[in-house]
Amino acid sequence: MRPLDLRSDTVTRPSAEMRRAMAEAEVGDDVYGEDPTVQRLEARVAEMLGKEAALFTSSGTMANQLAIGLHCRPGDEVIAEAGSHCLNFESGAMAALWGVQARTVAGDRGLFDAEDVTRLVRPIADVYPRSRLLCVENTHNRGGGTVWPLDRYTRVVEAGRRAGLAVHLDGVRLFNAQVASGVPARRYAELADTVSICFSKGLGAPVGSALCGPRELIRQARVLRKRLGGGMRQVGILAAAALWALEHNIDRLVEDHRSARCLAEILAELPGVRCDVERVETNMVFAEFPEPASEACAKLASIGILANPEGSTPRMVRMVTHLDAPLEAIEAAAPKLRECWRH
Ligand code: TLP
Repeated sequence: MRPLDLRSDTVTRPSAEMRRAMAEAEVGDDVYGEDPTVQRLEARVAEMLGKEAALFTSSGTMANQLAIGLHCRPGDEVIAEAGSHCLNFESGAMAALWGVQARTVAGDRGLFDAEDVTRLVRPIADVYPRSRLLCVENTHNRGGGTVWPLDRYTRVVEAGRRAGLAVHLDGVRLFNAQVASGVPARRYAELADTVSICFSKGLGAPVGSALCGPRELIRQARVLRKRLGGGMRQVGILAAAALWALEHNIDRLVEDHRSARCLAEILAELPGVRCDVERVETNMVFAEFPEPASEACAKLASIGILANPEGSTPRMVRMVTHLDAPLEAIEAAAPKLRECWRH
């Protein structure tokens, strides 16, 4: 039997219908700007997010890093939350690729306030790096799949703007935020200069993200993408999957959120396990186990559940719900979990 794989929402496999859309996609060489399906996807994404243009990228990491490369010059400083993906899980790219350093805000579950931004912006002086970019992550992964309330997000972004910063929104799970909060993704997107979204997480496509923003900036992003070896040829096959995902898999994210809540309720009842059900806002569940996280994950694997030892403490495990981890599978796993962690 296939394990219940909750390591990430990146593990989904394309459905038969999505594969059909991929097989039938009209394609061309996208480095020549001749792939009609990619063009359709980029236009659709830009329109959905209220931006002038969009660029298809191989990953969320590439979309985020293109944004940082576009906004910053070597020696500049990025203000970002301490647990944010672009600082912690992108292989040191902002330093390695762009010569940029970070100034971190210690957030509460990934969220922070306008005053934090104002406080961290450097005065202009020869000795200081130039504060240049504010990165905000919605939903915030390490924070627990946290959704930014629109008013707090707006105040943070406005504080950045007042200080002359550009703003990038890491929105690889922005549609989870939309579905959980009822705030349209474009409301978040329109306040930022650039936005990354991802098709291969909750939306279930096999590959791909997009960077959206002003037309001229996205033209420059295309050059940077090529420089990084990210120019792709008959990539309409992948863009077709992304288009299919946008069409069919946004509203159903509510099911993933429901499954995550159900999982959290099961975990919260296990002796010695700490899981705050009220903090499960989207498709991520973080739980603290009585044993070190790697041991807890090994125990979980022994009963057919895959999870990652990830989180802010050594006993914290992350579980993520998605298309291929339906509610029934989670409910079916409950007796095994109870058996494994009984008194
Ligand atoms: N996150 C992955 C891992 O890298 C941790 C995951 O399994 O959650 N921004 C955010 C907020 C992300 O969570 C991720 C992926 C990315 C960017 C990068 O996307 P990819 O994996 O497409 O490069």
